[in-house]
Amino acid sequence: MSSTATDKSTEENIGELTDGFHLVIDALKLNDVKTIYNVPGIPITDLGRYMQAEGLRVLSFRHEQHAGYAAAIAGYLTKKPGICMTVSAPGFLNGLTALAHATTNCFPMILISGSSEREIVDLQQGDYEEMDQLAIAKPLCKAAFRILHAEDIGIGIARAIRAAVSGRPGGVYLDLPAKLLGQTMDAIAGEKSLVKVIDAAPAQLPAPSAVERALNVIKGAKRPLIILGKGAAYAQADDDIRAFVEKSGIPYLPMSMAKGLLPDTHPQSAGPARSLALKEADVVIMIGARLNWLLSHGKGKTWGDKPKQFVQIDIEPKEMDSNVEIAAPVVGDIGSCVSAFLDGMGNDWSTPPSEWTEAIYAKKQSNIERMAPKLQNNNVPMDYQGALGALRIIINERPDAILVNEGANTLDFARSIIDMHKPRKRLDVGTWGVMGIGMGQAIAAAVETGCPVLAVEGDSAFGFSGMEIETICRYNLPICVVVFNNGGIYRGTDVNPTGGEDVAPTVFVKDARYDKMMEAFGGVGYYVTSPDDLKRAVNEAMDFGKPALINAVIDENAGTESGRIGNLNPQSVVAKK
Ligand code: ADP
Ligand code: TZD
Ligand code: MG
Repeated sequence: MSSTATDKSTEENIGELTDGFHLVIDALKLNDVKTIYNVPGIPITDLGRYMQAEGLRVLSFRHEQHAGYAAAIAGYLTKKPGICMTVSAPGFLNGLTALAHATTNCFPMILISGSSEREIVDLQQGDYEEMDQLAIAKPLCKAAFRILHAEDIGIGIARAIRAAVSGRPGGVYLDLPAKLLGQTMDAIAGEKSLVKVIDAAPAQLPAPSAVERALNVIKGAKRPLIILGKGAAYAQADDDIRAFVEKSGIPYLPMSMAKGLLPDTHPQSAGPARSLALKEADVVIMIGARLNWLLSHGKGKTWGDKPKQFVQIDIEPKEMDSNVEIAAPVVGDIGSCVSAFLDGMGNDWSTPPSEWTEAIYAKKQSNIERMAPKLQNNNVPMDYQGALGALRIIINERPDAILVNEGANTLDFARSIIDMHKPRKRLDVGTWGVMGIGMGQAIAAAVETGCPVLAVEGDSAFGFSGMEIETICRYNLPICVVVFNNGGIYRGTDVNPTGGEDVAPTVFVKDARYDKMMEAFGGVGYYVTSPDDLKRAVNEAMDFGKPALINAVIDENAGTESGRIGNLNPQSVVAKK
């Protein structure tokens, strides 16, 4: 098929030539790709150089996993596939973790990896970085493609883009063998071979009967509850979702990354009364959230023993009945489904019984009042409440800032303490609870939105991507990293029961100075021990708008095992030493 493109004998007869490198770039540009998150090396070093020369923004990371996490969250923030580019075998595998993460979280992303000679790989003759990357990627992503001929680059990239963003978004692998990049073809034929993807993620309208069924179930509810997930935040149907929540009068719970879709201070937010709301609700309306482990699979103690009916809006039909029976499945894109709900509700929709909404409100108020004094403490060393009470005020005053958050206690406390005020401002560990997303997400958030970023990181969590602060400094991004330094994973106090020389497996170097890492690359470092000083330092850093890292000393006794999910640890029958 590619004989005309590579056949030297015809080269004199054709006009100007193009090659695989430039066809890839032209295809990406034609489809409005602007940014590439990458780590250079054979065979894609020149591809990165040419991309930059052709006006794409090429951001190089220190490790592909973080370039990948950046691409994944860029996809979430923009509804366009984030692009990560890596070298073959080891670079590809480093990027693959992020591709699997993107797929698990329903974020559109494309991992483009260079690969070695097909003929040698398939005969397993030991090529440079030999690996059958396509086969390895396949089970970990939504779709995987390889392009072998220059004239297929246009269609290959179009397929990758459409596969990533249409239906349930996810990760797509695109394999580009080294040989492809050097292939030549006639420039005019090359240009004609490119494909601009039209309507990459077409609207998927729900069936009117499904909408009617759902509204009937909701109408019959005495104690309805809406759960908003990160799919709802991704959908960018913010106004309609808010209109639906407000018109329905139903209390809502935001999942972690859906916080801020409606402001956490909204009167209908049931966030601070989560347990009561889940236990007592009789009809639960899921919008872009799955009934996975984060919602105790829709059953068990969390949900109480009262009978419940579920209404679920999701673009993925297979999601329905994944864990419990769904009384009213509504399959379609969230924008179309919510707008159909609004139409179907008419003008005389009656809000839920006031006993229900008042019970939630009362519980919420009492929980908020109970927490308030704890958040104002100025203890040294800091506990999580004092430190996060300070950061809560910062985000209240800077609602446009994007909050990146990972760790165990650092994550769980921050999620409940820091109110979010705008959609897609909270980025975190997602469905897997993965550590290491921090710096990649912070970088992409700053690059894609231009907004300032506050990354609140456990000291362990930060360690997974800490070297990327050089990347942050290199591109001079407005990112303020706060490391909650409690000297370990969950706590810094565990001891080796044998009394041996090695410290316990969860413990790090005492009194580590993460702030000095930032200074090493030209950023600003702070060392703080009290909530007041923390607040002052973050405000100064964010006013300055340049790379900064604040080492915040947290009481090493303050945390609990695994934060709030200690119950997921298996228990040994043999007593602990
Ligand atoms: P959370 O972790 O916040 O509970 P999940 O990642 O479990 O959220 O669920 C997100 C859900 O949203 C997925 O089931 C996905 O299919 C769905 N989704 C993503 N985008 C859309 C969209 N545009 N329309 C409808 N559903 C969507
Ligand atoms: N590796 C990866 C990739 N993801 C994980 N979730 C873990 C390991 C296990 N893990 C957690 O679930 S939280 C955590 C680890 C290592 C770190 C918690 O320590 P921290 O936060 O310092 O980040 P706190 O504030 O000390 O609890
Ligand atoms: Mg820690």
